[in-house]
Amino acid sequence: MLSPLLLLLLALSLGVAASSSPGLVLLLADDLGYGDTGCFGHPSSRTPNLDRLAAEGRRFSDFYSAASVCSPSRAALLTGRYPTRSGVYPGVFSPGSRGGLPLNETTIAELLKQQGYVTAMLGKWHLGYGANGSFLPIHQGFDHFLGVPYSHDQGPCQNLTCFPPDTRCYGTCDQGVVLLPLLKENKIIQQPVNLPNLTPLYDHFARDFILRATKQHKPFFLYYASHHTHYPQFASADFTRKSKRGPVGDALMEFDGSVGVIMQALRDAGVENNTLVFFTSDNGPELMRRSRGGNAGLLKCGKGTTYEGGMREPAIAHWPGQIAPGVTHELASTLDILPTIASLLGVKLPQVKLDGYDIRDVLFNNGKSKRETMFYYPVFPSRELGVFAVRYGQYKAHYFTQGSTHSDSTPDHDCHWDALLASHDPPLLFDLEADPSENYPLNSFDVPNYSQIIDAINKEKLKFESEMEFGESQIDRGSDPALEPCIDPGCSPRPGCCRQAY
Ligand code: CSN
Ligand code: MG
Repeated sequence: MLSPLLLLLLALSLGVAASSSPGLVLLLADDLGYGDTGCFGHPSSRTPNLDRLAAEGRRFSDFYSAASVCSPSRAALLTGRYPTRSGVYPGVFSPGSRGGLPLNETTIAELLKQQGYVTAMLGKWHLGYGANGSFLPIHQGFDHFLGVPYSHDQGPCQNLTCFPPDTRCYGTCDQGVVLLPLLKENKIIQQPVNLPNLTPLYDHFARDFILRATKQHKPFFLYYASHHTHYPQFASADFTRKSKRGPVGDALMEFDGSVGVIMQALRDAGVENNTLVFFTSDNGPELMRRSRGGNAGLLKCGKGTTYEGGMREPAIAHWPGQIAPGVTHELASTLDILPTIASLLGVKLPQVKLDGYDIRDVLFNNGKSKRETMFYYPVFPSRELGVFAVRYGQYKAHYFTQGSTHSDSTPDHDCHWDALLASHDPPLLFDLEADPSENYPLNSFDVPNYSQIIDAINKEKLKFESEMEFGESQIDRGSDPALEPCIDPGCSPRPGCCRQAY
């Protein structure tokens, strides 16, 4: 017979054992460019909390998203697989999309839930809504969800198209679809969502989630996918007109404020030294919004393209006592996060083809990355054309180039929508270490081993493509207005009646 005291001790030790699994916080900005944060060199952004994470943690100079727009990028982040495999292509999900991230894909949240983690997601999902919300985060391993199902310009945008109202925003929002809803788990709690109040709501949820989990001695995973700095920018009263960079600067400052709130919550809960915090962005900046878009820094072009500005992202890993401060120039990707977390916890990997590597050596030993390549698919990937570009070590070869509306309006014409698809044989070759801006294509006069480099990259491309199986496209399943989220499902006429006064 165990005495009550022994039972108590046993329970306590189990609790301690469980809570010694590290906390995990994944911070994802939306359309934030390589050059947008202070710690990545922006001269007028105010990002003191991200800058502190960078100073105390490891900043990545060569970190990649697996797509240049949102939905496929997020699919890759959560599954460790190129989105061509999971079917999250072409483009992004819309409010009435029939498809979503297939439920049989294993997400980071599902992996962690199996390990006893409590899991929560805040912010923008954009991996499908589906009939009765069947594709929402709570069906992909998240115990809790507070957020919106897709981008906040994929609806009539209320009066926020130009917020503050006397500033230009360089664009419009989608009309003819429902107002953007706010969801709690799978219930619509506001329609339209009150955007200026949203970040304070998230901050409150995040703090509460971290404090509650630690009090219950449960390891936690928080995925905070901020709406900032996606167009059209907004901010709460505390941040409006507070930055030196106008509305996009205010939005970024509000996101940075959330980072501060979350870090303070970790300290208050006493778990900062037992928590891995990882920050990155889903894709490059939307340069078509001119000064209201983000900034790719010294990288070429932005969102929607396979140039560096489209897919190379700011990234920081923070874990006091485990990750030594510094900068790494090793190659890494959002694809690597799932395998790295799995190996950190000693969890078996999902039994599917993964595209990520365990980068613990880069994080904890300032070591080498197992990743030698990065493959760049366009927004409309096809088996016929295959990957548009390949990074191999310091070199990058472009087999195809194409501009994008998302990157319109910069002085560089290569970025624009009317820079039509062009094929390159031999591929355009750049040395990203000598020329990170992809300004000067190399030839055999520039590099003596030019043809060996091209051969080696061709070989990597062939091998990769021979192992790439395209999943059935989830986005080509199209959309049905009846599937758009509606707070009053039986109402008419839609979409206008899907609205609740508050
Ligand atoms: S994204 O931005 O969702 O952050 O990639 O809000 O590609 O057609 C992209 N698109 C609306 C968007 C449409 C977005 C598209
Ligand atoms: Mg985005």
